[in-house]
Amino acid sequence: MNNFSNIRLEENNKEAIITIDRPKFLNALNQKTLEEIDSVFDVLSENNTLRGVVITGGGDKAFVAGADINEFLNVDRDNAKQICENGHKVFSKIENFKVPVIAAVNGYALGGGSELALACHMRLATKNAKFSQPEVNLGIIPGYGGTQRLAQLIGKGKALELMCTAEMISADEALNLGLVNYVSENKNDMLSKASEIIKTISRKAPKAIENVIKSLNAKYDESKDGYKTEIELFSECCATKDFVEGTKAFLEKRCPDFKGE
Ligand code: CO8
Repeated sequence: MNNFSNIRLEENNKEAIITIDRPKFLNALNQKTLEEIDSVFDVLSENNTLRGVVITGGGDKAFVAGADINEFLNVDRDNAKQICENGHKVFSKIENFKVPVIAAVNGYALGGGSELALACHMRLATKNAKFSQPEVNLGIIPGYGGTQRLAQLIGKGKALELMCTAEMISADEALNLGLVNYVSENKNDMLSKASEIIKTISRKAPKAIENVIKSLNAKYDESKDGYKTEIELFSECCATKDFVEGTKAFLEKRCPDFKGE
């Protein structure tokens, strides 16, 4: 039994749903919630049958309305660095997780909430979702990786516009910008869409999925050569039993039975 107070974890064999659950604060990320998100990914990394993770917000008003502004009163130049580094560590753990992590955005995804969604591998939204990087309204900049990941996803010009104007955009605008993959009518439809994506992924070879994530992330890691990383990870896949099974299944005109070996 996991002892979380600000998040909820539901696991069913192949899929896990993490709900950020502080609706009174529109699910704002205080330090305790960040710690719990960090721990829940450690818990999930032990689950070898897991094929996808969904992160969503409790209640119907917000995914996450940003970092918890109540804690800003205690932030100064000295501790800000450590707070940002900690946020970067947690979000990078999500970005590098072994199975796809899907942000299911219901309502507000603002500031650190938008940055949490950006750290996930895919983003789904409900029609009422709203995205913004409003940090400049508070005299700060995005501090949990947003300046980097927003530009990676939607390009430099539009990312700068959104971060400098703090404009709030709708789910449909986010879809047009490539910030979200799909927009659903309501939360149930969005969660069904997430499950459908995870079901599709769960029929593929787990090592291949893990290595697609690693190889793609290498593109954005200056310490790595993405092309070389791809060659290494491709070769690693070729050493798996699942590669033999996938090839045989194709030639025998049947569905592959991947075992994750
Ligand atoms: N932190 C703490 N409490 C919040 C937050 C937040 N980010 N957002 C909303 N709340 C609280 C409100 O204070 C309010 O509490 P109460 O009922 O006690 O008054 C409750 O949630 C409901 O909010 P509202 O009454 O304001 O609801 P509205 O529907 O009128 O407005 C909004 C909803 C538009 C979402 C509005 O609440 C809002 O603008 N919130 C702040 C959004 C924001 O600026 N977020 C970005 C924060 S900065 C950030 O995330 C930087 C990340 C990097 C951090 C690095 C750390 C050093």
